[in-house]
Amino acid sequence: MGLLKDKKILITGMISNRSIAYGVAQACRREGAQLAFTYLNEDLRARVTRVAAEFQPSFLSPCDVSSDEQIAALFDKVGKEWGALDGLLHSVAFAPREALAGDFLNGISRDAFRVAHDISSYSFAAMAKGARPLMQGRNGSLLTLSYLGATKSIPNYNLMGVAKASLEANVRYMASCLGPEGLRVNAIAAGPIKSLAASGIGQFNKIFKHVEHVAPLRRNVTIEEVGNVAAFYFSDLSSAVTGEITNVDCGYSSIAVGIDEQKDEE
Ligand code: 0WE
Repeated sequence: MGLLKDKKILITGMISNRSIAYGVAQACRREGAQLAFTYLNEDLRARVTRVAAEFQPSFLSPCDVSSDEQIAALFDKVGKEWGALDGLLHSVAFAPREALAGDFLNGISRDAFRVAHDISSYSFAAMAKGARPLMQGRNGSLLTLSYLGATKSIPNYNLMGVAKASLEANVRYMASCLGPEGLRVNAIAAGPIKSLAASGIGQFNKIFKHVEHVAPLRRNVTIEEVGNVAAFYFSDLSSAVTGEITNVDCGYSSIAVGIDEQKDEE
């Protein structure tokens, strides 16, 4: 279809072929974009390089978003390699494990709060600062990933919910800030997906099954479907959309009560 023909899109957060970022890369490549990828550290370089190979990446670059120096070096490289940037996918989040389980208040601490907000929310603004000069005059699009836990309490999501609420506010303020320059900022709130980010999370499977049984579409969303909405956001089809959080969750967020008919049999 070529919705993104020759657009240059930088993708963070791709660590396996189950990552949401992988679904986004697939859709963007299919639509004709040129892609580049970041990886967290040297330990993960080979792995990300392997996963990215099928997308014929223009380049890969390290980026630990907790480091201003690494963010600066990343956009330095984007400038040298591409000279410009059309799209940025922010698909990065972290909260210390003890703050993602059980009692919300017992799990939270000043340090966990700081880390979760730094990695999961501030990093989007930090990357936007770096991307801004490279995105001038080309109707660029910045996109991040959120989750329903930002606006509704969800068992165990805990501190991440607070950090996602911050990220969603960041989307709105960044949209206001960058709109006059023609840049758009949006988020996709994806339904639960079995990626590495979900592995080992207590009761994730219960949430996953619950959504599958009660969501209007009676199933969970795929990374391909999230990727397609991302491609729309990176494309000129969404040229009037900014500051928006879009649920891509098979309708789950639109219901107040779901009766799980299979529950008694399980
Ligand atoms: O945002 C997320 C999870 C992101 C995440 C994952 C981890 C696992 C390893 C952030 N920090 C960490 N820290 C670690 O140590 N999701 C939307 C996936 C998710 O996580 C949940 C969910 C869902 C859905 C946690 C509890 C309940 C539901």
